[in-house]
Amino acid sequence: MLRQDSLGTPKPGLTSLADPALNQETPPHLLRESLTPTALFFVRNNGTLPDLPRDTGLDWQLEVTGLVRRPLSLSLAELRARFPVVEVTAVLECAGNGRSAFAPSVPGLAWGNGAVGCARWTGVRLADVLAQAGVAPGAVYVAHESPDHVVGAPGQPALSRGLPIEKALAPETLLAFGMNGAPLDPLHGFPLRVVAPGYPGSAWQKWLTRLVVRDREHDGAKMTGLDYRMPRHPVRPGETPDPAQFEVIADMPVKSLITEPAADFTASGPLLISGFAWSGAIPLDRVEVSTDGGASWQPAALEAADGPWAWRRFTAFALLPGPGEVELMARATDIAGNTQPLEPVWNPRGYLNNAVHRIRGRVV
Ligand SMILES: Nc1nc2c(c(=O)[nH]1)N[C@H]1C(S)=C(S)[C@@H](COP(=O)(O)O)O[C@H]1N2
Ligand SMILES: [Mo]
Repeated sequence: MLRQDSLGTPKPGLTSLADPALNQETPPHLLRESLTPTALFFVRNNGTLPDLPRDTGLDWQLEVTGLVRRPLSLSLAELRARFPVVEVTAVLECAGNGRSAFAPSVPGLAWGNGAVGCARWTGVRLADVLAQAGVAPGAVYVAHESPDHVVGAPGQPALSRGLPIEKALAPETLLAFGMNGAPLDPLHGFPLRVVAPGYPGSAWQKWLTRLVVRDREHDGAKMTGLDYRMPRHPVRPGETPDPAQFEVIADMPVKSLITEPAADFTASGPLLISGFAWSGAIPLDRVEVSTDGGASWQPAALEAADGPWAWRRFTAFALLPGPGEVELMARATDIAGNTQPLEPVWNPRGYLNNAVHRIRGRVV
């Protein structure tokens, strides 16, 4: 085992957040590729980086236990040999992405807009592994465990989240060992992580060592109270929230990000506005852009998706008002008619900010 102690090496070019653990986001103008290069992919660690194998990681052990007929203990080599290896291109977004825009401000990491990326993930279906273990009647949830811990508190797991059994058994949900055609990077969960397309990043457990099938929702680190939960009904700032009125975040909402031009651009003529749009379970319908503060919107062209869980590039050629300051906006809508709000919808922990992305610049 390689003693990494502990926090991991920051990636150059990303923006580091103030936190005891390593957390970095990608400036939106660097997210220009359909597959986010691993070197530019945001990092979200709730604690330390665990001790990791120095080699291929094929000896890494995964235990499958709890409400199963045949508890399993499999090495990564056995996982790869026993189950079909599949790939999925999927967006990974932190539920707290965009938190810094909430007013009044909320506790939690103050992400800008860059806690998101899209990669091609390689692994085996979690459903295939669970079928081999034989899920017993009464199973409703699968809990994830990993060896990372709270910085400075070795006995305290950093994060132990999970998935409702339906999502664990869904064909897109993987136990992944590859990212963008290479073995997982240590910062992204090498040797083994959960890939739960459409679900918040917190459900994508890294450095996975154990799955526990349960007869109730999981209660691990960051699964209880208000963690990764949204209120069923709006909660006003200052109100005392009642945790019983909150539920665990499942499918992520429709969203888009302008990657070009970059913030503080200067333009003189018609401008190409482009970026990516994505949604959780409900497919995208359209993207529009505005150059006049949302008074009028024009349709953007949407490229085909690399499967249902990938983001899609949008492009629009816009005439700019001017000269002077201008604000560009992009707004995505899914096929159920859910659309991005103009302003963030406040909630006590600052999750799921899918307000339209705005880029300011100058027309000369
Ligand atoms: N073991 C472990 N898995 C984890 C986390 C963690 O702190 N520990 N953070 C989660 C959160 S909150 C997010 S958003 C994603 C981020 O994945 P990335 O760092 O590969 O971008 O990992 C998830 N998996
Ligand atoms: Mo997250």
